[in-house]
Amino acid sequence: MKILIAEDDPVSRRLLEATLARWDYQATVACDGTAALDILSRDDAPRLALLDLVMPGLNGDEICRLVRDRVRDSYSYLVLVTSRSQKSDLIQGLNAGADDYLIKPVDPLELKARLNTGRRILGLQEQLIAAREAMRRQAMRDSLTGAWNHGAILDILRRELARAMRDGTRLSVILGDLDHFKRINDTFGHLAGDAALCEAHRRMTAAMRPYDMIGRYGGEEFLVVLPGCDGAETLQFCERLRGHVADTPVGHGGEAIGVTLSIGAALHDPDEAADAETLLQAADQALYRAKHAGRNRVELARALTVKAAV
Ligand code: GH3
Ligand code: MG
Ligand code: MG
Ligand code: MG
Repeated sequence: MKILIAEDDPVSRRLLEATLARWDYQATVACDGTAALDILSRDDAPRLALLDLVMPGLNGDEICRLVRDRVRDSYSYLVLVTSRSQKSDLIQGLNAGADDYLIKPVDPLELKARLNTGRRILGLQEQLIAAREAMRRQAMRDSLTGAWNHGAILDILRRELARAMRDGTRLSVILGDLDHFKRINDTFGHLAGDAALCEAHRRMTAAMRPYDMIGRYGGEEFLVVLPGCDGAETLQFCERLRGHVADTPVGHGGEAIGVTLSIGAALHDPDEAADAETLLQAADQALYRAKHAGRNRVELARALTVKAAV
């Protein structure tokens, strides 16, 4: 575990360094407060620090205050080290954000125990961050397929559209709806329907580039946000999506389930201002035409058809 020793007195510093090395700490040393703050400000800073209370440059309590003032994801566990005569200053140090303190001369067993407390707290904080990340992911992902959920893919669409308008680049909005899915559920059961839905999503993802994004827009309807493609490329991409889903039946419980996908696509033209709703509406109308023209096919929004044909 990495640790910072900030101590201006060379004898105390070396003593701490030698003691911590025996316990497998990788110590970085600072001889004054400014250097200590510098080290604690790095991205890969030690998260555990022993800070002498009185040092040139910055005192230990001042370092605590400056570290706590920064908004950071990872926590630093800060232990002030002080001589007995400075004990009254400790309250100031704890108020400034120190987690703990040690009195010089430092008793090695006490040092070890207090650092163990620090490690335990840092461990708990890591678990909290991991739990928060898992919840954030859960809040944005569809639990069945793992695709972005409705809210998240709409946020992505709005963000990508803003970027496309700023950069003058293209953006395609693609709605894909599985055909006669009710029939699949009715014939093979709801679990088989779930499996077909997951497999369709997996196949669509396999047809995408790393920076294309797919979300579950509704029950058996997916929204794909495709940056940087013109009409012809969008059409080609949609045909690839359609083919990936339809070409091979989905195997489930010994059954071969034929799944097909109807697609409607709309393209944001960099010369025109458009909002997400208008694009979605255009893609939805195209999807409606794909359904009515027999399903398992791709239709482009009318404006796009003209441009794609040019
Ligand atoms: P169309 O070709 O016109 O889209 O016909 P469809 O049957 O796919 O469309 P409809 O809107 O009539 O029915 C959609 C079906 O999708 C009904 C619904 O039960 C099913 N569905 C939606 N979400 C899920 C899901 O998470 N799992 C399963 N198994 N089925 C789902
Ligand atoms: Mg000192
Ligand atoms: Mg459907
Ligand atoms: Mg539908």
